[in-house]
Amino acid sequence: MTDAITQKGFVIHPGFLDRPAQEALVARLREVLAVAPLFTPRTRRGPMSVRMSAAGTFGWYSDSRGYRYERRHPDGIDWPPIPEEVLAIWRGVSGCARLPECCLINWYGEGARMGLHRDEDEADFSCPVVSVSLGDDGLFRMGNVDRGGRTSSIWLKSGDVVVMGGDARLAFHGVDRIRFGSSTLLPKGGRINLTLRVV
Ligand code: AKG
Repeated sequence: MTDAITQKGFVIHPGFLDRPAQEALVARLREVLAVAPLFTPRTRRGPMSVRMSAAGTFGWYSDSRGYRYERRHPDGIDWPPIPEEVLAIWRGVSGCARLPECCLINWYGEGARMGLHRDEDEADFSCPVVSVSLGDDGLFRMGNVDRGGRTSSIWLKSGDVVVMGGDARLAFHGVDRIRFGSSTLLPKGGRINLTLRVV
């Protein structure tokens, strides 16, 4: 692990997880996804390119009715608990006494991206959002609390952790693209991002 970098209030911990920790986490996530399979959320503009699932009390869900947190997976089952390995990351970087209630699991295949958005569907903004990158590199764009203005970008690598707290808690951010096949962590390529939030 190298020293944290702060850009526009986003705190980036490069290499927070070493390779064995990344492999252990992927194994745990495979167990979660066996129970709560990835699905394709839809917005009013059509299907998202990122596939999703979740662990915790709530999962984030989007369909033609809009965005919301849901207590159940679209298949009707409860979301599995957040793995202890994931909670350990939260405890290590968040500085927040509360535990996350939602661990969103984003799966980026070749060509997937996530447009600039703010995480603003939560009732409590006092804790940061913590994001964990696994697998292929992703070009992460960091913006401002209001849409527009200058943005800054960084390639997130497998094992990197980003903390969006303080001024960055409600800042726009997104993933412009991934470098498909750039990491050997996931045998078939792709990127997993975990986003931890107090809801
Ligand atoms: C989100 O889930 O809200 C994200 O912004 C994910 C960011 C990422 O994939 O690094």
